[in-house]
Amino acid sequence: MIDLYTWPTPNGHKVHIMLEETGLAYTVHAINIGQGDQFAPDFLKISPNNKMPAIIDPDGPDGKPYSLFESGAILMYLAEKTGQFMASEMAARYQVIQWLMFQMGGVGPMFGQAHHFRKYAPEKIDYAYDRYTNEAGRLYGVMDRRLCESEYLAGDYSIADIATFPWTRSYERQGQRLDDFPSVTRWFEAINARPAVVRALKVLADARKVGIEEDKEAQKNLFGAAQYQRR
Ligand SMILES: N[C@@H](CCC(=O)N[C@@H](CS)C(=O)NCC(=O)O)C(=O)O
Repeated sequence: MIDLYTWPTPNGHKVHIMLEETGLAYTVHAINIGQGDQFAPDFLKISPNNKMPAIIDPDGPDGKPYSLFESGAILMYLAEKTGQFMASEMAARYQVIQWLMFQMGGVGPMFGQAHHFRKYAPEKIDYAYDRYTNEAGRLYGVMDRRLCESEYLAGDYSIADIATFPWTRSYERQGQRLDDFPSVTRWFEAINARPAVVRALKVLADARKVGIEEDKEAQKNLFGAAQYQRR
């Protein structure tokens, strides 16, 4: 039974989807990042960057317990463990890794900054607002062109799609209209309808009571003094 440390955010949903898709058994441990659970010493032992998601697999390599943080690494690990959602042949495998890295290095950070400067920043900074809205739109364009020629990002449905899909659910927060990207829309609807995805999106669905924009404690923990006290 894999121990999953998570919260219902796009990065958490990646792992929820992977666990539901693969059928691995897991126990959910809520890490309420608005309340500061990510700074608990026991959590920092498995996730030193104070971010969820993280997992502990009691049946890791050589049958020993194994812990991991960083959602991309967790997806690769679970794909290798189960032999699912990652091609085995080298050329195809690196297509999956390439689009996974595109998500980890591009989509996640840029969409995250779009959320921040459009929704959470205490003042509207036009340059940052436009910069990350434009970057998000540019990245949707890259995905749309790719998905015009390929059913999924790396050919077959893979951990690259599992990593990217949760971030596209908040397109409005990123200042985008899905209608502007017809191939992304087709891809989004196909993934959104998968039974495992429907189940995954219910994980901790009722746990978050208010949005970060209305929650002063969450703002302090995520963007303020609490975030930087360990420097
Ligand atoms: N690159 C990391 C990012 C994880 C991440 O940003 N997690 C956020 C929520 S989506 C978090 O735990 N924030 C708490 C904090 O920064 O204190 C991953 O993909 O796992």
